[in-house]
Amino acid sequence: MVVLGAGPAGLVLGNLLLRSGIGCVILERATREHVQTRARAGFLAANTARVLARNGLDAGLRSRGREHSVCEFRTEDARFRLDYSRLGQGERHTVYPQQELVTDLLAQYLDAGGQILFEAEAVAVRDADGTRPWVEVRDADGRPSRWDARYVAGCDGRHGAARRSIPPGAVRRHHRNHGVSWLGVLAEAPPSLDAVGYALHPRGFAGHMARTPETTRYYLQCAPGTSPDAWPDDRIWDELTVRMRAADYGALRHGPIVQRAVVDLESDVLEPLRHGSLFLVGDAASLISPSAAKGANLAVLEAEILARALVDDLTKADPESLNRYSAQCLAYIWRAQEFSHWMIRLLHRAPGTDDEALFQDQLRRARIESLRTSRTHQDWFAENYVGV
Ligand code: RFL
Repeated sequence: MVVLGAGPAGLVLGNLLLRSGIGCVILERATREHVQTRARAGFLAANTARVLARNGLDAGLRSRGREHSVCEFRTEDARFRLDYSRLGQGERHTVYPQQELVTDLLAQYLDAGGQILFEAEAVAVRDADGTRPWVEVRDADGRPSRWDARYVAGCDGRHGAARRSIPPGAVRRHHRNHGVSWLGVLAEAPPSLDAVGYALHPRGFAGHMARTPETTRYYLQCAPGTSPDAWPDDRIWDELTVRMRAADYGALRHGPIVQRAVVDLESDVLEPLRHGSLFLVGDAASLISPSAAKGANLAVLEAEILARALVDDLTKADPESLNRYSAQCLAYIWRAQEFSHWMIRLLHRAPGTDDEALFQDQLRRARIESLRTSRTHQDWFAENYVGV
C-alpha cells in the first residue's frame, strides 16, 4: 500500500494499516520539520477525538488539548453567545493545533516501525485503472524512483499528484468559489475572549479562534486578490479592533503576527472518491472552506473508513466496504459542505448594493436573529457545528 502525503489523513491511515499488519509506505513531499510546524487547523470535532481514542492515537490530544464549547456572535444589532455543549447533541470541540496532532501521529507511526520517506514527491500515479498501480517519485535532488502497490491512497491534498493523475472525465469535480476571501493570521498573543468570536461588521467579517494559551488565529474578510503584504501588523490590529467592536466588548490582546495568508473561500468535491486502485482522502477528496472548521475532521474520519475497508479487502478478501468507501464518505462530505456554505452566508454580506444584495442581506440578518432567539435553530446549529 502506498500512501501519498503525511497530513492528518495520511498519518491516520498509515497508523491504522500498520497496526493491522498491512505493509505500507508514506511518501511525503515536504521535510519532517515542515510537516511538524505547519500551523493550520485547531478545532477538532467530538467525533475526531473519538476516532483517535478508539485507535489509541489520542495521548497528546488528551493531555494537551483543551475542551471548547462557546461561540460568540457580534453583529450590527447585538452580541450573543451559544454554549453548544448545552445544545444539539451536547458535544464539544477539542482545541489542539494540527501541527501537534501531526507530530503525535508521526511519532506513533515511526515508533511502531512505520516507513515514511520525506522529500519524496509523488509525480504521478500510473496504471491506477488496473490492479498494479505504481507511483512515480522524485527525491529532493530530482532523482526518480518507483513504488509499486496493490492500492494507492491519495492523501496529498488539493494540489497533490493523486488528483492530477485521474484522467479527465473519469471523476466529476463539483467546484464553487464563494467570492469571499479571508486574511488568516496567527498571532503570538493569548486569546482575547473565552469563545470563538464571529464579528459581522459593515467593513466585513472578523473571526477569533484560540489555538493555545499563547497563540490565537484571527481572520479578516478582505477583497479577493489582496496581497497579505498589504496588511502590516498595525493595520491588522486596527481593523480587528474596529470589526470585533473592542471598544464595546473589551480590548484585544496584541502580539506579533507570525503567519499571514489570504484564503479564497472555495469548496470542491470529487465524485466518486476512487479511480480504480486509487482512493482520495481528506483535502484530496474534497476541499471545504475554513468557515466551519471541518477539513481536518473529515480527513481523519475518511482515513479511518478507508483503513477498515482496506483491511477487509486485503486480509479477508472482502471488497464490500471498499466498494462503499466513496458513497459513505460523500454523504459526510456533502453534509459538511452544506453547513459550511450556510456559515458563509451567515457571516458575509452579499457584495454590492443592488436590490439582490440588499435582499440577501436582509435574509442574512433574519438568519442571525433566528439563531439568536430560536432554541430549535440553536440545536441544529450546535449539532452541525461540532459534528461531522
Ligand atoms: P494536508 O494536511 O494538506 O496534507 C497533505 C500532505 O501531502 C503532502 N503532499 C505531497 N506529498 C507527496 N507528493 C506530492 N505530490 C504531494 N503533494 C502534497 C503535503 O506536503 C502535505 O504534508 O491534507 P489532509 O491530510 O487531507 O488534511 C486536511 C487538513 O490539513 C485541512 O483540511 C485543514 O487544515 C483545514 N482547516 C481546518 N480544518 C478543521 O477541521 N478545523 C480547523 O479549525 C481548520 N482550520 C484549516 C483551518 C485550513 C486552513 N488553511 C490551510 C486554509 C485553518 C486554515 C488557515
